[in-house]
Amino acid sequence: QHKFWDEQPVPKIYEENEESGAIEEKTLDQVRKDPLALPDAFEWYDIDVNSDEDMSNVYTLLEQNYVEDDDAMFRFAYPIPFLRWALTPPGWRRDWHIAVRVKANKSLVAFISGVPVEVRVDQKKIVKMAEINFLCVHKKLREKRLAPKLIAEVTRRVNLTDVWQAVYTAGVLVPKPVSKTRYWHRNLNPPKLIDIGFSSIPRTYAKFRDPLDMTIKYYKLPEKPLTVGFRKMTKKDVPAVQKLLNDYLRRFKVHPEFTQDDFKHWFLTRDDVIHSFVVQDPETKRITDFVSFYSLPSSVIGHQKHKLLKAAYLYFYFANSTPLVQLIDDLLISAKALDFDVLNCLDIMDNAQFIEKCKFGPGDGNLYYYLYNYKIPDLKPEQIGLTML
Ligand code: YNC
Ligand code: MG
Repeated sequence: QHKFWDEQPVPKIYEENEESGAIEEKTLDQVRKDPLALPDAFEWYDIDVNSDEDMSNVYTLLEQNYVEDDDAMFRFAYPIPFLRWALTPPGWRRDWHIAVRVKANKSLVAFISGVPVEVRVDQKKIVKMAEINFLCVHKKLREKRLAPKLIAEVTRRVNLTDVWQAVYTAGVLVPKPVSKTRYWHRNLNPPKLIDIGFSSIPRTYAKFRDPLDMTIKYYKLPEKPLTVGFRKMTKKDVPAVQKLLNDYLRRFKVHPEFTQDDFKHWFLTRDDVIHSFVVQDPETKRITDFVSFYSLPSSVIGHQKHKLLKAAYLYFYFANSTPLVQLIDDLLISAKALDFDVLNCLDIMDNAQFIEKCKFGPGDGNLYYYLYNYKIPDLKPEQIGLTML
């Protein structure tokens, strides 16, 4: 009952794999040279990330039509600087930033993007992949089979560069996830989160005289990070941290490998986009720990007072010396100081070690991890060493 996915090189939903590896092998001469046909009123258009007008059109399409929670209270609102960052890692290509426009007035009605990433799966050799993200069809054009067109067209363009695998995440279940993960949320601003309906007062507090005050006290954090040597990461830290991060990630069954240029792109602090911190031992001067988050606000749909939920998302980290709970507490303190309302994470990597202790609560909704044209035995969330945007 998956008209599109049943024809793709992905495992069937019931399929159990014992071995990992490519599902099909193709060569360049088997790839179509011309774009897929679109319904007559539409045309393909490659977004120019250097054009403010193009980026503003992508921003608006996503802000009004991209991912919402199940109750349609919040919708991701990726800011333009974030989108530029997400779309331009080393090796990025304009022809992987694919939009569909209405021919008549050039308005943007759909989008999908790919960026290059090197991924190691199941401890085997590194595979060049496309990381696929921002698949979006305007609300007025839903359920007309435009999504399969976008996916097939990005696949064609990726294949033309001799890349045959992809990695992506989605809230929906299609054939066939590598893993099913769950969101967790750490409240940093109880009055606002309760006001907008993102969270509620814990039931155990209802019997007290001032339940909101109790909630605020429960989530209260120290003013400043506690770990000696915890500070913002700088350019000088890059070679050491890049190497230590790759070393740490090798323990997982799906993880990216970052070149030094990749690492600089993805982790050097950009205000309102990505924030990275390290712990430097005051005596040896060595970097012992690293932690980062990205900033992704959501629109609060139809609220009188609050328009934006300021959310931070845990990104990559390693803890070689500082206890992970303490490192995450310092990240929470830093995010709070930067005025974020909540810090979110998944139950991947070593996150189970700190989720409860750092007062994260479970979200509703899952995030599924997928590989295209690569089979692998099912993974537990804690075997995943990859966070996507
Ligand atoms: C989805 N999210 O099952 P079947 S995540 C994959 N991921 O096909 P139509 C999806 N497939 O089941 P609509 C999907 N959503 O019949 C739907 N599908 O085989 C499949 N939402 O197409 C679905 N963004 O055009 C079905 O559906 C077929 O108009 C139906 O469009 C879907 O970015 C969508 O959640 C999601 O904008 C565009 O609902 C629309 O509903 C929408 O009739 C809100 O499509 C935003 C939203 C998705 C966020 C993401 C990752 C996407 C990965 C796509 C797969 C990439 C494969 C690898 C390609 C490169 C390969 C190489 C090498
Ligand atoms: Mg459609």
